Amino acid sequence: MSARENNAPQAPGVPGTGEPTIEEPTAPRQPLPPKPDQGAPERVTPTGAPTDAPMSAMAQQGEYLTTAHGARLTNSDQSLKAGARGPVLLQDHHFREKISHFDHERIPERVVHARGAGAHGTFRGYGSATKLSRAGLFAKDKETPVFVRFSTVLGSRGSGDLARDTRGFATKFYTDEGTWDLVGNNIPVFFIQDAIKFPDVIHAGKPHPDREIPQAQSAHDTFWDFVSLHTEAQHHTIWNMSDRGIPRSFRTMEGFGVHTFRLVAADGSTVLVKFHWKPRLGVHSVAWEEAQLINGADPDFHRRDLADAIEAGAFPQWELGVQVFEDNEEQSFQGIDLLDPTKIVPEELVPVQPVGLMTLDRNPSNYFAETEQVAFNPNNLVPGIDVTNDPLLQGRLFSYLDTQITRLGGPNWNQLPINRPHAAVNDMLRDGYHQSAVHSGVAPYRPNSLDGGNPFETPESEHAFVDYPAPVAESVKERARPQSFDDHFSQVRMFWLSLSEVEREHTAQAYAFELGKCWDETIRTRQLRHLFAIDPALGHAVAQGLGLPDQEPTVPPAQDVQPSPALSQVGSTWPVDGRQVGILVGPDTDTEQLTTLVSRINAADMVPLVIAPQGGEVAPGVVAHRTLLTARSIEFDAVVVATAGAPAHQVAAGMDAKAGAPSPGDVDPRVSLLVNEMWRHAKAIVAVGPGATALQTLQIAQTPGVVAADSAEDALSTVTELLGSHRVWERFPTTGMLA
Ligand code: HDD
Repeated sequence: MSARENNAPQAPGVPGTGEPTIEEPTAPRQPLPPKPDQGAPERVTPTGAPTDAPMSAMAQQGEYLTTAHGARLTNSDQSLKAGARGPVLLQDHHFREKISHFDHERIPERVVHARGAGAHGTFRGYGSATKLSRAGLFAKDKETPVFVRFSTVLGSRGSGDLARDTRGFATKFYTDEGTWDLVGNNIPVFFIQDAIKFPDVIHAGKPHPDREIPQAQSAHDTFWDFVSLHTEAQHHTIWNMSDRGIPRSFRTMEGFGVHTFRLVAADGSTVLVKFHWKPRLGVHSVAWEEAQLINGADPDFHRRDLADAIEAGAFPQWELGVQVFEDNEEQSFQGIDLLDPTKIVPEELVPVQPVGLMTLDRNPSNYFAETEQVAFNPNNLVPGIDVTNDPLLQGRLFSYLDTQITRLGGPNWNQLPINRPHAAVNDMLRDGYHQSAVHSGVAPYRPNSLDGGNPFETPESEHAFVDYPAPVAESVKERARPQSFDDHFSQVRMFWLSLSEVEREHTAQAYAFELGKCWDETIRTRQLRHLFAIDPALGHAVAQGLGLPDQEPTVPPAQDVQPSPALSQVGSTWPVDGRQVGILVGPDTDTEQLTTLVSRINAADMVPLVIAPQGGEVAPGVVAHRTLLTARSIEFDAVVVATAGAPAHQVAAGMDAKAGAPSPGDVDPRVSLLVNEMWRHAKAIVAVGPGATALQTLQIAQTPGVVAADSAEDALSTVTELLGSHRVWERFPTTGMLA
């Protein structure tokens, strides 16, 4: 299916078959074929063996409705009553089964990362990491199935996608040697250094306990109370306040393993690594006003974007890369403690080396069975990948296993289809709620002499996981933080100094917005002191925004901090695949030009979306994808204006143009809203034909990133060029105060 077809309004009919819908089907017919972009989890038995047996989850595929135990039913619409108007009988087994099952359809949402979207795909190793790790998935051209779930952290399952928040980026690799879960985020550092503080930071970030307000936001007192009382949280927080907190798409996010992990090679040698996911489309964000509009106009913006891209064949891709460090006793690099999850190592000092490519090419068939029931667990390690003593990671090794017991209702959640390993499972874990394996054998203990001694322990040479015998320093038990975790400001300043001027302005505005919704002045002032410690210009800008006086910094701003240019999103150009280009049309649009434009945009792997005053065909073979009623600027990365956009009454009166100087009132208010929003959000605006008049009338024609093109071809090349660098920030001269 082409990108354009994907966005075309759905013709009535049986999805995916081209058959017309039978108004009220009365007899069984052939089951629907699965949609081409979807697929159920790989078929493996609860013990991990491949199987061709149909999944019982093939619902709505059989001909006749049955009960849960398979008896066919004649009537599922009326309950069994004593006479048509009589009371319902307790005997109604079908009623009780149907209602009781429904009553228990919901499971607890995740305590964090409740809202998410997932996709299936494949990871292909480049072979470049085989010297570092004996994990089979890194072998050259080895393909490993994966399932990825992206998420926000704080909001509940039904919250909006564009909250200013961290995004989860969790990947399950179904390797031949067991499942490996890389449970990361789109931000490379974390709020706290020790997992024992996790309930504290989450209690502070979640809505206030009295009124459960605000939902999915960090702009409130408890969040800033925690953050301002924990200087270690300043680094993660500045990433959230930067544009990284409001991504354009899951497809345009980096991912990070955050912690330092250990790779173990076949010869037993080890290195320490930090994992990075690099998106092929580059890192992009939306503007803050746009984020707020999206949460109202299309709260499913990110999950829709992911599913649509996959359905249209624009498969998202990320390269997995590692920064490699010597595994020495210090476990530090140039004074950066590698066990401190609030620190990064700049890529300019230790480059990210690519080790494989992940492509997401299949949408889930069922949200609940796959995206909701998937359970990630940093304990899921494979031979060749091991953990370090990072105290945040060590705590996570307990928490994820534990949480699933409540969330998924018992200890057998690994047997759910989406969680089943693709490697054969031969454990001695038995029974428990929801046990779906039928274990044979009488001796689930070892050693035994009754089941032939099976199962035996595996020699290391046969792909066994061996805990790396890392030396443990002779020490005393203590609840203490290492001194090497003490510097909480230098890297925050490094991040700040690495941003371009426009990114700094966005970050300062985000602090001013968030602290503007924090009502306790002690908390605001405390946080302001930290901002002065990061950079006096930042502190001053935010203080001004809040109407508060400048503050003494918590600590003097760090000296000799070198910026890391890799941390800025601005300044590079990127592929434009999958970008959505709106085309505004009206009765004055040149239909030939429109047809050419649509086909050229499609051919350039972007998505043309025609926006017309009303639905239906607007040119031969071109239908309106959106109307002025259903379109909102947030959907489009760029817009081509192919109409003067005269208001309906002028068009109806056959007026060519109003006498006198054009005024904004000469453009339909819906067109002007759309174009003005695109302009405010620094998006590319290109006019063809009569579109130039609209831009003149709206008085934006002479501004950067607003171009009148001569032809459809010219329009396409201008859009492509402008979209390559994502946004036209030059449109807004910066004040210079944050430079
Ligand atoms: Fe966590 C879920 C990422 C620290 C405890 N976490 C969860 C998910 C992601 C992360 C992406 C969602 C997985 C999914 O889609 O199902 N968490 C991180 C990162 C961290 C981190 C990158 C720090 C580097 N987490 C962290 C700590 C703890 C937890 C320190 C507890 C001590 N996280 C959980 C959890 C969740 C979870 C409560 C909720 C649902 C789940 O695990 O399966 O156990």
